[in-house]
Amino acid sequence: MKRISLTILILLIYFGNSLAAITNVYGRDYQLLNGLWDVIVDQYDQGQRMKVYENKSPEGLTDFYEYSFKGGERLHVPGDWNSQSPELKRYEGTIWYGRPLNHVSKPGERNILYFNGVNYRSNVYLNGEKIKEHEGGFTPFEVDVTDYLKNGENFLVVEVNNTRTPQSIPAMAFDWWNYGGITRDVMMVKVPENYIEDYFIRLNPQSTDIIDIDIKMSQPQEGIEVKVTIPELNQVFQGMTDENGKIKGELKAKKLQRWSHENPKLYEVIVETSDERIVEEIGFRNIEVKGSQILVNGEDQFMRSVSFHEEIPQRLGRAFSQNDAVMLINEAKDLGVNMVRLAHYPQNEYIVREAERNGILLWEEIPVWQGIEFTDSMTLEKAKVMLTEMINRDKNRCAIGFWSVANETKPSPARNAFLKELLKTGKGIDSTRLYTAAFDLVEFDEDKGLFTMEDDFTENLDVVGVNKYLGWYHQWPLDPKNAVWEVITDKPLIITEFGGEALYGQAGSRDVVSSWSEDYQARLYADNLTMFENIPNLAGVSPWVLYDFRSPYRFHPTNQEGWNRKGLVSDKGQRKKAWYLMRDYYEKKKNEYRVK
Ligand code: GCB
Repeated sequence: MKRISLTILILLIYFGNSLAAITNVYGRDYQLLNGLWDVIVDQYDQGQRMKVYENKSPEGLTDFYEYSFKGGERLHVPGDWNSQSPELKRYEGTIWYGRPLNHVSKPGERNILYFNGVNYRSNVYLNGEKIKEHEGGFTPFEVDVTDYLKNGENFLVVEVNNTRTPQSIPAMAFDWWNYGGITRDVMMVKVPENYIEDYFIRLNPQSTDIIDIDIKMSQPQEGIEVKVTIPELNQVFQGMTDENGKIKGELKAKKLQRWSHENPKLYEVIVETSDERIVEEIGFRNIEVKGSQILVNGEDQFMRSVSFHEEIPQRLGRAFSQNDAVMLINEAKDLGVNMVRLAHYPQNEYIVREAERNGILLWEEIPVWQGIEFTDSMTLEKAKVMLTEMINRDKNRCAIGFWSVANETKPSPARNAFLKELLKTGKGIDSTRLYTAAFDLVEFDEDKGLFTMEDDFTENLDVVGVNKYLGWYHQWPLDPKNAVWEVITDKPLIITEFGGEALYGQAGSRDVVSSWSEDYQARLYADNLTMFENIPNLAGVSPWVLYDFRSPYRFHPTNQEGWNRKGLVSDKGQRKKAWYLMRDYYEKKKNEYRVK
C-alpha cells in the first residue's frame, strides 16, 4: 500500500504540472524567443553541480566561476545542435542554453512560456530558479512564468539532454537520428488573467452540420461569457462558464462545406471573451469506419499515403519552419497522396497545418517504437503524457484522421495493458478520430498458403496498420500475384510500411537485392503493388519512405553511410525509379475511388 502511494506521489510530482494545455498558441498574442542562444556543452554533466543555471559572474577578488554563458558558443533556436557544428554531429548528452529576457509587466497580463519541442529532457530555470521539467522530444510544454518574471532583464536557462535510456520513449535504439536541442519555436504567449485555455471545435461525428464546442477557461470561474463566431457561416454561439470554468455547446450550420482532399475548406473561427480574442482556421469533416472501408464525409476513400521524418535531408537537420513544411508537403503532394503518416512522432505544427491546407489527412503517432519497457509504470505515464500533449495540440485540426499509439510492438500481457491504457487516455480526450497502431506481425502460413496475422489486441482498434517488407527483409514465399492476405479481415487495413533500399543513380540487376539499385527497388515496388490487389480489406498504402533519412542504424560503408536509403527520393531531392511507379499507382487509385 505504502509503495503504491509513493509511486503515485512520484508520478504526480514528475508529471503533475507537465501537460501543455493551452490550445492554438499561434493564434494568440505571442513573442518568439527564437534566435541565437548562448550555450554550454556539458559532456560530463557537471552543470548541475556548478549551478550554471544561476548564471553568476564573479564579484570581488576571490570569487570565480568555471563557466559563463557569455562569450562562448551560440546555437540557433529553433534548431537541432547536431547540424550546427561538426563536433556536435553525433553528440548525445547535455547542453545548457541561456538567454536574457526583457520584461515589462502589464496589469492583468499573464505570460506563458511555451516550448513547441525540445529533444529530449528539459529543465527550465528562470533567474536561477527551476520552474519546469519535461520529458519527450516531440510535444509542446508550457509554464506560466508571470510570477517569476521581474521587470527589466531576466535570464532564462534550459538544460537539454538527449541521452537514450531504456525508459525513454523512444528507448535505446531507433531508426532515425537522435537530434538534440531546442528543435522548435519558443514563445512567450501573453494572455489575460483568466484566459481561454483550451477549446475543441469539431463536426459532430454523427452529423453533417452540427458543430460541437467545448471550451475551458484557465480558472474554474462561473459566469464568464464566451463567444464562438464563424463569420462565413453567419453563426454565433454564446455561453456562460459553469463552476469549473467550462462550457459545452453546439452550432447548427446548414450551409457547411465539409473539408476534403478535393476542397480543403477551412473557416475562420473566432473564440473570444471580453478580455481575449483568438482567431483560428478550422475545417469540418467526418471520418468513420464501415466494415473494411474508411469513409471520409461518407465516401469510401483509399488512403494514398506516404511517410516522412521531420527532417530536411538536404540540410542534414530537423525540419522546423514553415518553409520546411512547404518543402515536405509539396514533395508528398507530387506523389499524388491524400494522406501522410507522420513518422514516428508528432511533427511540428507547421507541417500539420500545411498538410491541412492541402487537404491531406494525417496519421499522427507517439514514438512508442520497438524496445519500449511495457512493464515500467513510469514509461506508461510518459507515453500517456505524450499522447495527451499530442492530442491537445492537434485536436482542432480536421486533417488528423488517425491517432496511432504504437509502431511494431509484439503481443504480451504487459504490452496489451500498456496500449489499452493509451487508448483509454486518448479516447478520454478525443473520441472523434480513428484509433490505430502499426504492426509487423504478418507471416506466411505455409499450410493455408495465405498471409495471416495473430494479435488479439487489434480488436481494440478501428484501423490496423501493417508494416511488411516483402522483397527486402523477407523473401517472397510465392509469386506476388498469388500472394493472398487474410489479415484482420473485419477491419480496414493500411499497409503502413513497405519498401527497400536503393542509391539514387545506382544501376544494377532488378533481381539482386544486394545491388542496392534503383532497378531492384522499382521491381520490389512493382511486386508489392501486384500483391496489394489480393488484400481484400486494403484501405490504403503508405510506402516507406518519402526521403532517404539519416540513421545511425545503417552501417553499410558504400551504400548507406549512416543513411536509410529506402527513400523514393534521395537526400539530394532526386526521384528514384520507384517514385514513378508509386505516382502512377496513386493516379490509378484516385480514378478508381473518385469522389462522386
Ligand atoms: C520499420 C520501422 C521504420 C524503419 C523501417 C526500416 O519497420 O517502422 O522506422 O525505418 O522499418 O527501414 O527498416
